[in-house]
Amino acid sequence: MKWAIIGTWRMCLEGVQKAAALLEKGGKASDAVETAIKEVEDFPFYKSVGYGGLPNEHCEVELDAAFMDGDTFSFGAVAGVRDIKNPISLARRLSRERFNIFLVGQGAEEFAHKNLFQRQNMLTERAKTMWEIRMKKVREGNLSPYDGHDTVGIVALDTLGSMSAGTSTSGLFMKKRGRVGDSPLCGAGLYVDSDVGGAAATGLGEDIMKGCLSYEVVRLMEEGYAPEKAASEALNRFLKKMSDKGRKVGAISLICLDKEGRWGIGTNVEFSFVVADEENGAKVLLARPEK
Ligand code: SD4
Repeated sequence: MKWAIIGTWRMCLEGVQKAAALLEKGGKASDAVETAIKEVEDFPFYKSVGYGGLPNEHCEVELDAAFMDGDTFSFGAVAGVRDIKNPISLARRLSRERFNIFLVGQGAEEFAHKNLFQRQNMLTERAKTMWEIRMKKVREGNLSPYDGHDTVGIVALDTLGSMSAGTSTSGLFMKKRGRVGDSPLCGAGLYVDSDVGGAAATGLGEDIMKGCLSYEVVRLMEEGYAPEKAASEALNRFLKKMSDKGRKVGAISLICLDKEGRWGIGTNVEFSFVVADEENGAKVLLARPEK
């Protein structure tokens, strides 16, 4: 059977390349997702994920991550977790539990320590400097504190037809302590069903979660929408609904992959993403909003 993988933003290129090599050899989608995301988490210059992630308003790095297995519907997530090297691995570990699958803050950290997850100070000097510069500009009143944030979201299909999805992010730059976005929320930041396909989101979590957008994309694929249409349709319906209610919507980008390995994108901003399959090595593509 075919394998395929898709991820949000240029930052996942190296991770997708690593994961693609694994899928090529018959590796599992679940391992591919974790491998790709760990690569992004570990790279200090990808500034909104893992090590080197963007700090909250107190200059603390609080991370969110989630993992879902599309065969079993196992789901695990962490939010507001500090100083754990790989939040995605912690989320995947939690997905194996029957209860307590989504842990936040101190509880997530305690679970990580008990299960011997590697600790690491996730605040880099570079992130601290960025925070200081931004704080100065925000105080001067000429910059929004929340601009400049991204999530790595990955959906993978392996040669046995299994699918998995994962997300990892530091969330909004200068967010309130304890703020959680869509990324660790099942159905909002990610969703996957191996019988249908999977999806992941990036953008303003406060809006994405209101539309349960990853679930919506998968639901539309289940209804028969091709992936090329499903992601844009889910986004357009949501944008229409919000506009009918007189609500503003922030940046939203959605990726999806179906069980045949076909992919799709929906976005209301310029958005880079990465795809790979058995015919094409990992490549970065650019999507623009529909007119
Ligand atoms: C969040 N959705 O925490 C994430 C941030 C993000 O592009 O993906 N920004 O709301």
